[in-house]
Amino acid sequence: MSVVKGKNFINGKWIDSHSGETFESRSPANQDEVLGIFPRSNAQDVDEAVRAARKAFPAWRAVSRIKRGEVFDNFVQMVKKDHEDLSRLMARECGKAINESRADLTEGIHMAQYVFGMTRMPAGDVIASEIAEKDATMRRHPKGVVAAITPWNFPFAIPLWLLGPSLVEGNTAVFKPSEDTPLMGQKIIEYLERAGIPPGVVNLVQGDGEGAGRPLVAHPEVDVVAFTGSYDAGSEIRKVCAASPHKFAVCEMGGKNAVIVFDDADFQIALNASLLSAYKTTGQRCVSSGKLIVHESLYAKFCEEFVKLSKRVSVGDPLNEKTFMGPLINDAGRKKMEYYNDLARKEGGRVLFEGGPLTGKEYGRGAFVSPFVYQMDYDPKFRVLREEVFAPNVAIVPFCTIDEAIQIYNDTDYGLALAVITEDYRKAWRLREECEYGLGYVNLPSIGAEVHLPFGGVKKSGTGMPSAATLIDAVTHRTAWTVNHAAEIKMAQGLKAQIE
Ligand code: UN1
Repeated sequence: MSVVKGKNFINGKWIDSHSGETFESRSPANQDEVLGIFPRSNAQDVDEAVRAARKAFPAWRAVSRIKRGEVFDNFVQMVKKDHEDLSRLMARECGKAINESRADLTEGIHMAQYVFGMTRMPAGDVIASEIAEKDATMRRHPKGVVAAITPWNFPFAIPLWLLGPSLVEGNTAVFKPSEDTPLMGQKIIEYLERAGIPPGVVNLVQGDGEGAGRPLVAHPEVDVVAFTGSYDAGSEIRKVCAASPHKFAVCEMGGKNAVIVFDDADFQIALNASLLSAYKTTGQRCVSSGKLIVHESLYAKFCEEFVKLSKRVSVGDPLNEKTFMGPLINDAGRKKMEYYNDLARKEGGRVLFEGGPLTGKEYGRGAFVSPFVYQMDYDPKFRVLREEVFAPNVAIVPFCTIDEAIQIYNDTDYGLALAVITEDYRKAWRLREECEYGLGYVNLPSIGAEVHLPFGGVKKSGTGMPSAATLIDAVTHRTAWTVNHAAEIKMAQGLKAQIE
């Protein structure tokens, strides 16, 4: 494939950055493979994009909601035709195994279908009044310009989670994809352009967080920042937005998730749920589980069988249908995993499967790793049980009582995803009520949320304003519109115009 010469997309035109500076997108599976060269945007490019979005806002807002949704119907039809090509491109650009890249595309399609369908559904409420002749409606108004800043691990689905609800509700947007997946970002915009989105309604600025993300978040004409990524970047974004009273930040940030396996669990479900939670996307989902909390009665058998499975996980070329785990995104990701593997040892972990960096011919030009699995007794001072690794570093932790299981799960600053494996609905209920999470699963892995569910977490994981379908609450104001049908003013709460 030839190297793509990428551009920014501002006010309906594909253009270079003002500085003329560029950066490359390379395949994580083969760092010698350059997929594209993209503009390294700075504050000037960002300013132009935000101003284009602001200018396009009144006319886009005036288009009927159903017509706005039709852009996404067109988008879906085109993307479906190119599903396989786009999946392969994604596997090459972010290293995700091909079957998972297909699933990411499918998830983005589902989001676009959802927002298209949503436009023919009621979008507000009719509200009764104390006065019979008066009625009120709750109507949603778009907030204005949305900055969508997205990660590399779901380079198709997450931009759709953020752009879909924003645009359909009548906002305009400036989209900054991760600098690790600029090509997938450009593809999304190419399809939206072909689907008929008017100039200025969605704008693309490529670049990194420092050069492009920071001025975008700080821009006074941005009304909402919708971000998915690390806690450090998200908390910085929230601080910047807090200084501008009109600006709203909705951030999805990290997790330290777990699968909890009870003594009555279906053993095969427990194993498969753990396998999927720990190793899909090479442990690089914010909902991946690096903590398997297993009842002591099953512990020895579970450790043995999980390690057997872990040894069979195939690591390699993301385009190979048999690959279960592609590489980590880059060398920094691999170093982070090595740091936490060492920390696990230092904190007393008993290593069961000495995985980690892979070298040799097939692995020479990417950050390939195999799983690293260890036994660890719970102690609140062990950081490796509380911090996010974003790699297949897996602790198997024993517990005796349900109170202990809850304590081990909750002992982290994050609160995103939880999987409970049990046949006993009372145990599941206790966890549902007492664990801190945004996404809870019973007899399922901690991954695999569908787009019509709220996607978000508590504590350091989120802002309490979930993404995907529920982003509608972040990108719209709920307004009240009250109409009097009587021939005189009749007030609620006993108010009168009469002057004594
Ligand atoms: C992420 O974890 O970074 O729930 C996003 C899932 C996917 C989205 C994951 N639908 O696993």
